[in-house]
Order: sequence, then C-alpha cells, then structure tokens
Amino acid sequence: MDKIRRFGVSIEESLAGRFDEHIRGEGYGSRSEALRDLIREHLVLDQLSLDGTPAVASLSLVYDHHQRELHQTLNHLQHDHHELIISTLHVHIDHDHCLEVIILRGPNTQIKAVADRLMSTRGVKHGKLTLTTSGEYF
Ligand code: NI
Repeated sequence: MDKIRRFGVSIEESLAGRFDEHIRGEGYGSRSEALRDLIREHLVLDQLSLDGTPAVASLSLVYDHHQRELHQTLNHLQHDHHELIISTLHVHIDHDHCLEVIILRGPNTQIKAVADRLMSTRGVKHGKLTLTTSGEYF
C-alpha cells in the first residue's frame, strides 16, 4: 500500500459547490475518493493517447441475427486476431438480435484496428469500445 499524501486545494466557491453536488449524485462518500478517480481517469486517457500503450478493452456489438453470414464473418475476424481476444460472451437479446461482448488485451492501436473492423461489418447495428489500462501507470 502506497503512503497517503494530503494536500490543500484552492478552488472557487461556486466550482466547489457544483463539484460536491455532482459527486454526491454519483454516490461518492468523500471528495478525496472522487478526486482520486478523476486523477486516474486523466492519467489513463493520457496513456491511451500514445500509440502502442498496453491496454485492455471491452467491445460490445449488437447485430442482426438474420443478416446473412454475419455470425461467421465476425467469428472469422475474431479467429484472425485470437492473440488479442481473451474472451467472448454471446447473448441472444431477443428473436432478432444478438449481443456480443469481446474482451481484448494488447497494444491500444491494434485493439482499435480490430474493433473498427468488427464494428464496421455490415449488419452490426451498434458497437462500443471501452479502453483502459492495466493500472500499472498509477
Ligand atoms: Ni445470438
């Protein structure tokens, strides 16, 4: 466990008020915990802005189950990049739609490239990629 450092922050009254209101709405128990998360978020985004940063990610794809050969195409693409893909969860949402959640690990640039290919495949209705780092930077 790292040592804890305390520091004072000078901030406008109105900004502090809005911040307190915001973090209360999100369920934070203290300003310190909210500030720590904001700082980590900033550091993760900063790391992810560099090409080649080691990253982990989840990619959600919603697609039309009836679209011809789509399931096979998505499956082939995932096999082509098996070194980046750790796991895939498939959920049959309703009669017509499937949700696939794909967990990836590797350089951020390679993850984005594979995610773009999967999301732009014809028949995929919605795709969302969420990247983060392993936490070794903070
Ligand atoms: Ni399905």
